[in-house]
Amino acid sequence: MNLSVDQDKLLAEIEELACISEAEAPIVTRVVFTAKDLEARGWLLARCEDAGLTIRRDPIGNMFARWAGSDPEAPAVGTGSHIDAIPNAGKYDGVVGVLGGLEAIRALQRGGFRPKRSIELLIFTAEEPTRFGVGCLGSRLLSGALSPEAAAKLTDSDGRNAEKVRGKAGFSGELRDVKLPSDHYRAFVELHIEQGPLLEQQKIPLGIVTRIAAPASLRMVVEGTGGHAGGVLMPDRRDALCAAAEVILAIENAARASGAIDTVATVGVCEVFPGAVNSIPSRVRLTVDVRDTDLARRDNAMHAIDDAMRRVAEKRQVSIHSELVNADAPADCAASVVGALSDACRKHAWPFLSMVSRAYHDSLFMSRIAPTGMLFIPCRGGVSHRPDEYAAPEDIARGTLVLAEALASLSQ
Ligand code: HGY
Ligand code: MN
Ligand code: MN
Repeated sequence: MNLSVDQDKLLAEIEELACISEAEAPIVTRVVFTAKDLEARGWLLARCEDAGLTIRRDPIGNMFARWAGSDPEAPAVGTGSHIDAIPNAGKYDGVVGVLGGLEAIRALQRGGFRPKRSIELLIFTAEEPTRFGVGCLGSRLLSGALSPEAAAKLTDSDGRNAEKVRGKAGFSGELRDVKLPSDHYRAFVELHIEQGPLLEQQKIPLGIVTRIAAPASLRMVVEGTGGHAGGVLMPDRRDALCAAAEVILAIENAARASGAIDTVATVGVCEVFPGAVNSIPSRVRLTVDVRDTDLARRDNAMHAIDDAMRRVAEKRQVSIHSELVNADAPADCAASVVGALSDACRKHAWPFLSMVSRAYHDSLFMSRIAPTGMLFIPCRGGVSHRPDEYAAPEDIARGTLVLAEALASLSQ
């Protein structure tokens, strides 16, 4: 079978999708269930229909575009990713896996391939935690990692209930119907940019993921006593921001002192109240993201953060409360999918690096219900979640071709 990827068409589609954004180009911002997200979904589904795929949307908005195989009852082979984007992001995160997955299917169709098992493109709702605070909302529900009851209680940053928001976005039905059984897919493969520098540094064009790191996130509130910046003398202060600053450095240290390079911790949001130049901060809200490829080490870092919170609260006489948003296990990729991807790379004599994914992906949750693997392509400087995120056309096309070959072998 001689497959070829229509690189020009694929790149043009990536550019077109990037323009469906709440921000001016080259910035991509596309938060779940906003007008731009819905517009992007409509744009994408039209392309899936052009490719003759049958569309299904589930109650949380996960979208499924299926190419029926000759044995339609056999568990399908899934591929896909997400098209939602955090604020001030780039055009490749998630999109390469969705549009690359669509082009892989079209390349197989053009190459005269006929799958035995159906091949299904999945576009997951809310891979990014931006709106509801938890990442991979769609794949968590689909895999059973999040209960419908817990999902229904989620609220967005404006306090709007997730149930109402999804209803307004046109997604109805019971959340309990999102879950798919473990035998629904024979395999799931996700193509994604590496979101790290290793492939570029080692000049290797492809990465085959063996393990996906374990993510955890917290929300933290530090409450002190506010007051006049002139009238309150230093010994009388309970400054919430100074306390938060100590906690933030302790969070950084919990990762740095973990004994392994694989532990990472990030305070991505810091909201100061009242936020006036001449008013002592009385309340600070923080979000904390902690990850490691090793679960025990990740949890040790979380315990160290807990200890630091107590120590600072005592020392500075402030109150510090934290709420666990998620603490997920790492995932090992399936040998059958890793094998299909490696065979496809070897067929073209393309070198590949076996590697860990430090970013989490919908594959982290798909691995709970299907043999799952990921294929990485390089991104310039390892940059992601920024408007200057960039993947070279030939890398995108190469990843798409390897994905197509792997889908062909898995769907036989
Ligand atoms: O944060 C992540 O790892 C993913 O990009 N949402
Ligand atoms: Mn992302
Ligand atoms: Mn992503």
